[in-house]
Amino acid sequence: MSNLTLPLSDIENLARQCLLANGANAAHAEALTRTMAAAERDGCPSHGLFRLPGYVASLRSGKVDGNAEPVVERLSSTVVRVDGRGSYAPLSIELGRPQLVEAAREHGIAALGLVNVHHFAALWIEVEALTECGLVGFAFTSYMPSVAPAGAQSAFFGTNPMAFGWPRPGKSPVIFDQASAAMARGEIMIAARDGHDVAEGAGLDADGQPTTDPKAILEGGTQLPFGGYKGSAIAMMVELLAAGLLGQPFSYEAANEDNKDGGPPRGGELIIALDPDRFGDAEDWAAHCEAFFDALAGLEGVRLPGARRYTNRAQGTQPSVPQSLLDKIVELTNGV
Ligand code: NDP
Ligand code: PYC
Repeated sequence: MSNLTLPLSDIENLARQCLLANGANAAHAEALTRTMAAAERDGCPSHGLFRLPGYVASLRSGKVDGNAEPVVERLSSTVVRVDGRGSYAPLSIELGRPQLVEAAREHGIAALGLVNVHHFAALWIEVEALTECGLVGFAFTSYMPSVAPAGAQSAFFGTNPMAFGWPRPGKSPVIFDQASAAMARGEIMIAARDGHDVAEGAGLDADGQPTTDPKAILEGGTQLPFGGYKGSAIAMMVELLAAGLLGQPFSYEAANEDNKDGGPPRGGELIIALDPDRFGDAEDWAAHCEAFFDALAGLEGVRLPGARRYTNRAQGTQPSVPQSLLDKIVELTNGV
């Protein structure tokens, strides 16, 4: 399979034109374009242009409304809610963020609950934006049944990612963003597309046997949580925070109402922000934590989470996109 390297501006134009041609208004198209371009820029292709056909499928099927105007509401001094009204999550996140940041700065802690959104992106984007405001960030969202709980052989949990970001004045934040599955589904899909095996522990085949064949996992098999029962507990927590707390569908409920068009289901996302200046150590926390990061990153073999992305970003390497995906995007833009 051949790949083409493209400047980021071309990636942005491809995404924007395709979304606009398929029913997204300018505000949604720009927010989605920023999300996919950031993923391509940082070397996270499983949540870059690779997702565009899925975004388009749900616009075309009518499952997702590309013209919806999200509604921002303050439920209390520290709780903000955005109703995406059936649209993609990135615009709702951007619209809710100012009130989340303001509330966290005023009270030390605040939360943003997104409802009626369709989330198909990486979560580091929303926590990195909070760290740029000097805040600690957490984000959680659920998906559709893809992962067998510890002890089970069939999917029940979504791939349910959680992300955490820690601000470092004058430096790139420390951010981890991980599925509670051993691998994100997007990574397994890319392995299947490119004909690579996946690591042991990623999933089971249709007979419940461990396999490294990505197609066997995706077609009738199931993904597994990372770290056995520990990842399974994190996946359960994410279901409760993103669905139970916000009155949104759990992954198994989301699948029941989903039209299976290839795009993401309707659901919720919880984002939490903490202001480290408001926890009693305003003068010292940053220097104290820098010493900790120095000690950690100074250990043989250790790197900080997020560092790979920042290196890619700094190097400015042009994203490499499969020709077959580019062809598909051109078709979708032209109404095929
Ligand atoms: P990875 O396993 O690739 O990475 C998880 C985290 O671990 C990253 O923060 C990564 O940092 C860090 N990391 C990786 N290797 C090391 C290392 N050797 N030392 C220290 N840190 C390390 O991610 P996943 O496959 O679990 O998830 C990929 C993406 O999929 C995420 O962005 C997630 O949000 C997204 N996703 C989205 C879903 C949705 O419903 N919207 C569902 C599931 C996943 P770095 O980036 O620097 O490598
Ligand atoms: O990679 O598991 C995944 C995923 C699900 C929704 C968006 N990404």
